[in-house]
Amino acid sequence: MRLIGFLIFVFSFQFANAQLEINETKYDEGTFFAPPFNMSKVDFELTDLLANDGSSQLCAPMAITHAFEFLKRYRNPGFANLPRVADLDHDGVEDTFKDRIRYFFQTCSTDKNTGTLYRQAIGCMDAFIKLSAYQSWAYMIGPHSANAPAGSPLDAVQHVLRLGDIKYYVANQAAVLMGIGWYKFNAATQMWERTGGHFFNLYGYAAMAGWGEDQSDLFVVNSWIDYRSRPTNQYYDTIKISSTRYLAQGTVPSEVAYELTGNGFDFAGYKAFVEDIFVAFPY
Ligand SMILES: [Ca+2]
Repeated sequence: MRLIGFLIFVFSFQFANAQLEINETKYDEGTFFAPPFNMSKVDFELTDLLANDGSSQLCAPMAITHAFEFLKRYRNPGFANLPRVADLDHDGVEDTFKDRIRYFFQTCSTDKNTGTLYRQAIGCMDAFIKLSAYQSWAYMIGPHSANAPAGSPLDAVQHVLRLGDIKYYVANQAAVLMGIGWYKFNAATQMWERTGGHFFNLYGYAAMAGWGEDQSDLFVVNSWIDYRSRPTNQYYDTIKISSTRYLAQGTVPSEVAYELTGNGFDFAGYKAFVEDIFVAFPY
């Protein structure tokens, strides 16, 4: 596959470190790199960007801000030349988390009541890298991807997301966001129906050898979890991704193959189905 060839060129390939222990759990393979900073509840300080009901629909600007802070300051090698953001909230300090969330709210055309469209999220991630001294490699992988890297066929990126896709980009410590849909069960039709979505960051995965393509643990940073009372090295959640073929009831839409369970994703009556990942890498 030409896409994979290109990525091996771009990334210093480091797939599947053998043996890993995280929070006293031993795994056969994986990688972990959740950075030691948190932005918990910063979105609620941006009162003019909150929804009319007071909720935050800023998950995409939050996750994108988190991802670029990771790339800029915590990844090794990092990308220190990523742009600084102007003092958009006029508090006398430029390039704060609040300035950056406000910036991505604008450039991703986020709607304060309905959130951010997938194509706008990947578009503003790509545009941000292009403002820097770096080349941009920013694409969606999943059923809603509409653009492939030059020279690659669209189906290299536009397909039902596989666990292998997720592991590949996470293992290379790209900026990886995940987009999920919230699905509610319709008893009349026996279908799971989409009711909304969410964006968050992926900073690792870990698995046992026998889990194959069926399941993995994921290490995620989620804008609606408050990490502030935790130790510095615990600003993430460990959640589970597992194949939807184990679901007890209902028909799953053909464009999804995995569900998420764990802190931040367990809501009675709803399933979190994995849709696409958003991968951004300066080079
Ligand atoms: Ca500011």
